[in-house]
Amino acid sequence: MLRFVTSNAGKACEAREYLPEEVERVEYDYPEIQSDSLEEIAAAGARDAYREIGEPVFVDDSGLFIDAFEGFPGPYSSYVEGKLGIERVQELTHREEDHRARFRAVVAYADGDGVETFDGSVRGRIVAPRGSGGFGYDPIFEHRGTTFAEMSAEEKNAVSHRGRALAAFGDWLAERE
Ligand code: ITT
Repeated sequence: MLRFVTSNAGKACEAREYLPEEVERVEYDYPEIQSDSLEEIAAAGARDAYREIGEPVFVDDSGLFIDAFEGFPGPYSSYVEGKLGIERVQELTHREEDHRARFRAVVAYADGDGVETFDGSVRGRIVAPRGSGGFGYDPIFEHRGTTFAEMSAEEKNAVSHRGRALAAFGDWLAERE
C-alpha cells in the first residue's frame, strides 16, 4: 500500500487509476517551501511528511507553465488559481500572441533511505474553458485538440504530466521489489 499525502482529491484519483498498488490518501498539510523548483518543493514536502507520519509516503508538486509569461504561474499555480481563477488566467494569456503552455508534475517518494523524485511534463495550449472532468486548470488546457477536462481520467493519465511522473515512479517501485 502506498500513502499519497495531498489535499487534492483530483491528484489522488489519478494516482489510484495509474499505480499498480493500492493508494491511500493522507491529508497531512505539509508546509510547502517557496522555490522556483518543483523538485525542491516536492522533495522537501515528502521528507517532511515522512518525518511526521513515520511511514513511506509520496507527494506531488505540479503546476502550469505558460510560455508567454516565462513559465508563470509554475510553482505558484495553486495560489494563482485561488486568487485569479482559471478564466482570468485564460483571458490574460489570450492578450498575448503565444498561447502555448506546459504542465509539469514532480512526484517525490520518501522513506528511511531518503527521497526519490520522478517528473513528467506535457505540452499544450491555453483555450477558453471546455469540459467538466478533471480538476484545476484542466478546462483551459488543450492537448492535441482536446482539453484535459474533456478526457476521462484514463485518457488524461495516458498523456499527462502526472501520468508520466507516476509511470516513472511505478517502474522504479517495480524494479525495487
Ligand atoms: P497538494 O499540494 O496538497 O498536493 P495542491 O492542489 O495545492 O495540492 P500543488 O501545490 O502542487 O497542489 O499545486 C498544483 C496547482 O496546479 C493547482 O492549482 C492545481 O489545480 C494545478 N494542477 C496541477 N496538476 C493539474 C492537472 O493535472 N490539471 C489541472 N490543474 C493542475
